[in-house]
Parts: sequence; C-alpha cells; structure tokens
Amino acid sequence: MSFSKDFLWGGACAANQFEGGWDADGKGASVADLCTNGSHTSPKWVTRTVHPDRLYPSHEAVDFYHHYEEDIALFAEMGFKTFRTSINWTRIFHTGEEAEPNEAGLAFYDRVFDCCKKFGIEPLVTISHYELPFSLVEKYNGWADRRLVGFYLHYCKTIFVRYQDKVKYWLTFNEINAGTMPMGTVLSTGTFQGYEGPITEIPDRPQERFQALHHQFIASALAIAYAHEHYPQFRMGNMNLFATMYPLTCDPDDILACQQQMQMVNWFCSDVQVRGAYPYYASRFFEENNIHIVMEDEDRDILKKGTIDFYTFSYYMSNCVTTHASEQKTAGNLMGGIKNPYLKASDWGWQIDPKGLRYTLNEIYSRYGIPVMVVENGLGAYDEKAADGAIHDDYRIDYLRQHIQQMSEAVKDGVELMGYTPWGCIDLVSASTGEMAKRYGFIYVNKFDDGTGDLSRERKDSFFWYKKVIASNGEDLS
Ligand code: BGP
Repeated sequence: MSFSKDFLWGGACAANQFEGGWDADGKGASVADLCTNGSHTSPKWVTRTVHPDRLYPSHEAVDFYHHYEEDIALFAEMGFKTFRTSINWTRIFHTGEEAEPNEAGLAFYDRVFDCCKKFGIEPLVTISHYELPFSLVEKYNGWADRRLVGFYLHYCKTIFVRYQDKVKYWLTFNEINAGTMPMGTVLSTGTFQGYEGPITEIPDRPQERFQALHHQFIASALAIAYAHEHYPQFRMGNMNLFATMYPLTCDPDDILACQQQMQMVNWFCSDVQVRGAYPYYASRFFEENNIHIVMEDEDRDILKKGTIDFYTFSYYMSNCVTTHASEQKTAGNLMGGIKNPYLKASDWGWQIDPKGLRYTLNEIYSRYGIPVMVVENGLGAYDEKAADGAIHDDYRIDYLRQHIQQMSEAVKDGVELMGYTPWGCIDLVSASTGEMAKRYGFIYVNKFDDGTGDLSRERKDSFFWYKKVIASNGEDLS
C-alpha cells in the first residue's frame, strides 16, 4: 500500500473555464471574459470590450453554472473525495471594488458546496484562478497597484465568513509563479492596462510583473494570517506551476543555467510563501534585470506571518535548459523550453514525463518538509467518438496511470502526499488557447470550438477507469 487511507482523490476545475454564466445574476466581467478563442497556432486575443463578432469561450464554457448538480453527481459516481474548484471573483464583487457583495453570487457557491457535502466531497477552493475583475486592469493596471491588496482581502474575508462551515482547504492564488513569466501578464498579474490584441504580443514589463507579484505575496500572506487567526480549522495552501527543468547536457554552463531558471521560475514564489521571506538568489536576479521592488516597512513582517500550511502544484510536463544554441525548442505550460530526446510530447507539444513527477515531488518535499498535493495534472488531447459512440481515451488513461505510479513511488520514497486532483475532470476551455478541442476530462461535454454543442455530458472510458483507481485507493491501475 502506498497512498494513505484518507488520500484526497478528486479532480480540478477553474470557475472561468467551466462555469459560463459570465454575466448571470449580477456577475461582472473578468479578464477571462474579455479573452476570445484561439488555437494552438493562432493566439487568443484580449479585447477591452466585448466585440459582437468574436467568440468568448468563457461566456458559456460548459455551463457548470446550470449543470452543477449533474456534474457533481458524476464526480461522486467516480468516488471523488475532493473537488478543486475556484470562486469567480466577479460573481461576488462586480468590479472588485464594491463594499457589499453580490448575494446571488454568494448563494451560487452555497449551492455548489452544499451539493459537494451531500455527496461527501470536500471542496478545495482556489480564491483567485485567472479571473481578475477586468475593471481592476483598466483602472489600476491590475496587481501593479497596491490597492488591489485591499480589494482582494475584502473578497477573502467575505468568502471566509460565508463558507467557514463548508470549506476547509483554500489556495490563495492559482499558479502564482505565472507572474514570473511573460504569459502571466494577462492570466495572473493583469498588468496590461489599455491593451487590446493577441495575448502573445502584450508588451512584457518585468518591473511591473514582479511588483505585481510582490503585491500578490502580500495579499496572500495577509489572507493566510487572517484565516489562521479567525478560522483555525482552515488549511491554507499555495499553488505553484511546476515546470520541471533538466540541464540538457552535463556542461557546467547548462547546469548553472538550469539551476538559475529553476530558482526564479519554480522556487522563488514558494520560497516566499513557505519560508516567509524573499530567497537570497532573488537579489542578484533583480539587480541584473533592473527590477526594483517597492516594499513598505511592514512587508517583511507580513510575509513572515502569512506562511502556508501545505504546498500544492500543477504538473504537466518537463523541459530542458541549455546554453548551446541550435537545440530544438518545444512548447510547455505557459513557457516552452528545449526538447528532451528521451520524451514524447502531447498534441500541443507538452513533453510527457511521469518520472519527472516523482523527481519533482521529492525535490519539493526535501526542500520544505510540509504536506504536498498535486492539484493539476493531465493530458490535453483531441477526443473523437468511436463507431460505437463512446470515447475510448486509452491515451489519457496511460498518461494518468503512469503519473499515479510515479506518485506512488514518491510516497514510498517518503513524500507526504495529501491528494491528487487531475485537471479538467470535466472537459472545459483551455486556459492558454481558449479551445474546447483540448480536452482533459473524464466526462465529455458536447461543446465545440465554434461555440456549438448541446452541452450534454458523457462518460469516457477514463471515467470508469478512474472510478476503479479511487475505489482501490490507487492499487488497481489496470
Ligand atoms: C494551468 C492552469 C489551468 C489549466 C491548465 C491546463 O496552467 O492552472 O487553468 O488550464 O494549466 O492548461 P491549458 O488549459 O492551457 O491546456
């Protein structure tokens, strides 16, 4: 036996990618609601108003807003112990700045969490998952402005008091380290005031991104300290995108380049959030990149007092790093890298590396020694219906099986692993491309890239497989 008896098996989604109901019952527009569809080869756009001739996939998404009972019942059928979802900030505060919350928005999540409880599913809630109120981008240049800390905190206090008896596990920011990468500008930091165009062409301003990230650290730490003080039953976590990197060669220059990237992309944010202070290596990076973080006197103290209880991360792929030119590039989650000759890649070019998950779990646990959870993992793939009308997604089963095997090895290595919530347990809109065709789910949704589809739900082969995995607590992976 490897997984603990209370291991949290489940699945993960994000409000902006699956709820739809983008302007229902008083909801305001978030950044995601101003993002058009795109594809692997043509980037999605962010627009400053909704253009009637364009398609905005978040507006309907897969309409969890009206299907939540059916969907949670399906999760329960698979045996989920936990369901990771997020709250749409603009469902609670229309522009992000109101003093009073939107009661209809709060009531929706009451219904969702009550439904989870009815099935014995423990909610795991991301407070902010790539859906910053768009008004805060236009007015304040997103998280570059310190006033967002206050708006976020007000939002946190509102949902903490409301759901204190329904939610125990909270994650303050999804993939907070997105802010260390240019792609994080639109998804996470919201530092693109006044911009309209392809998301890949937003001017990159590292000074603003890292200042914004500092404000997110402060916001996260204040929310955590507040939660610890008022709701001792809460467990507060971070959420880090883990883009595992290997040196391509044993050339010491490759080793050093890889170490530096690992530090600033993968470790920087969690070093702050676990240890409560900026890591030593950040100073040189800031100096060499001409980044100057403005801090208030109390910031060091705030960071110290708001450290996390458990570490969570997304893991999809790994990449290589090299100082040698001419090597082949490959894609990845929010950032690409150098191709690894030992690995195969998904249809979107993300390199599949199950053993990298075992390696990563060990790296994280040996660094921090606190409980760890894999809150995103999975294979984005094209699903086609077979002649019998079913979806035989053996490629997805293979991917998940191999990753679970490696998690099991990590547990045997001694890593304290709390749970596993594969991404997009029901098909949803892709964060990077805005596509429906990039599917992750155990549950197929009849919804397509052109916005058509009757939204009906169907069980894929992986649905029945995962049910067996959970029932056997990860022992039966056949
Ligand atoms: C992570 C995000 C998710 C999710 C996932 C898959 O970066 O936290 O929101 O979408 O990646 O990425 P994609 O949708 O681009 O395939």
